[in-house]
Amino acid sequence: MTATTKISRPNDLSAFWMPFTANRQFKQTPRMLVSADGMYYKTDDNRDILDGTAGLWCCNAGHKRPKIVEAVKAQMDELDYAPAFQMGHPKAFELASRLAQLMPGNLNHVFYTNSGSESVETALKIALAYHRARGDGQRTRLIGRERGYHGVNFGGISVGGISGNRKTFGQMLGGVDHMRHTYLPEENGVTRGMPEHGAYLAEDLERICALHDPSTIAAVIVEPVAGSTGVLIPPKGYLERLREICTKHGILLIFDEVITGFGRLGAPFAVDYFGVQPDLVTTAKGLTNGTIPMGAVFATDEIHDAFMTGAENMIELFHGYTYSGNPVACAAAMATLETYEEDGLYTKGQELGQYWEDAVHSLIDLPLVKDVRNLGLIGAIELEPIEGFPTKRAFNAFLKAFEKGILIRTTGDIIALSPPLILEKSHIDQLFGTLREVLKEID
Ligand code: PXG
Ligand code: PLP
Repeated sequence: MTATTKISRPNDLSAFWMPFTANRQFKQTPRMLVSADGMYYKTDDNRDILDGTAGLWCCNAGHKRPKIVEAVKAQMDELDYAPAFQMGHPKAFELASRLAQLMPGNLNHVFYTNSGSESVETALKIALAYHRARGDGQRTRLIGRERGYHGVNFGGISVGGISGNRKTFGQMLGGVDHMRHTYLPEENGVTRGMPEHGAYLAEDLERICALHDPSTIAAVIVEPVAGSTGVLIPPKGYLERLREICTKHGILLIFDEVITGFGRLGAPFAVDYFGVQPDLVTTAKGLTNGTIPMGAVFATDEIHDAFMTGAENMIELFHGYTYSGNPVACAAAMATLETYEEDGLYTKGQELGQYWEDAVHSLIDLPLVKDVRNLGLIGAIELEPIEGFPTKRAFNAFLKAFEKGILIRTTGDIIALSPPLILEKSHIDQLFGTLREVLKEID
């Protein structure tokens, strides 16, 4: 077999243990994507599939973008790998400077990882080590939120709040507590944009502080918009109130922007969109347009500088990955940032936001649709579950949609949509036109 041999129909699917997949079901009727360009995937039976989910919320500039493809090829030719510890290469520094410039406020320092999960672990560890570096080492508690998704590693599932991701994996981290999630269907059902009610849910943090004493709490981590759990938009005033409470008690606020980062809301980051300044920000996905695995954690000057004390020959933070700042990933990220800027993708959510919102809300008349919600270029369509068979209806919709040429994502009985930001009105029409047919045809 030559290096370029194309295998579009493998004859044995058993060795690959697929992630977050019903392996046995999939392998009976596989769904194979073999190429992609712009807004579309192509399947092994040569069908075009409109990408309604930017891959897994990550290909914000669409697929096979020339600048990114070229940058990766050129980087492989020039410097394929450089040791990450006690050595550097120019692109890692250049990229960090560009990222720091893009991120508002004083989040001026960037720590590289390879995924959102690793970004979360990194941010939680930095939070704990920061307090300790300042002589405040009794701050060890970490606070998350119900229905939060912070990746799949032990720190992330500990602060996360999706029971399926937690229940089979033992005790996890100690000293973790959770606020309530922010979905209030009775008060806020069928909301366009940010819901009116629910800022009071941030007071859960005050209650947790009262219970444990704030002096024991290191950090609070939230997704500004909860994505994976089915698109939960923060109520007006909620994030501001979390910020106030954290500041009052000396607790670090971590925004997990793995999904909201890089233009998803119509601004570079949720930090810009909501105008709330956290102390640490986790990113991944859109950083390289999904092409090469990479994540980045942003830390404020204050946090970074707290580590830069003591003997200069000492390592300040005992943390890092073999592939932190991998040169090929850095090249992909720089080309990605340039593509976003050239195509005006950071503000695409503003330009198309109203059209998108109207399209999402156009489905509410369908009998199977229980709730719809949207923000930026994110949409959710929550279905009435089939009694006794939760998740089945949405999964049926996913299968039917794929058959009809659109890729959607489902979680529970919720359809989540997050298309590449390069989309045009015609793609929105195709996506929602097809989805309407799907929701009329399934049981
Ligand atoms: N934090 C957040 C907020 C995420 O959304 C992660 C951390 C973990 O990132 P990695 O790169 O380790 O997967 C995520 C990832 C979905 C879906 O369809 C969402 C994610 C991943 C895969 C599928 O909802 N989010
Ligand atoms: N396990 C072993 C045995 C290792 O040597 C290393 C890294 O050197 C790791 C795990 C961590 O790998 P990574 O740095 O890719 O996260």
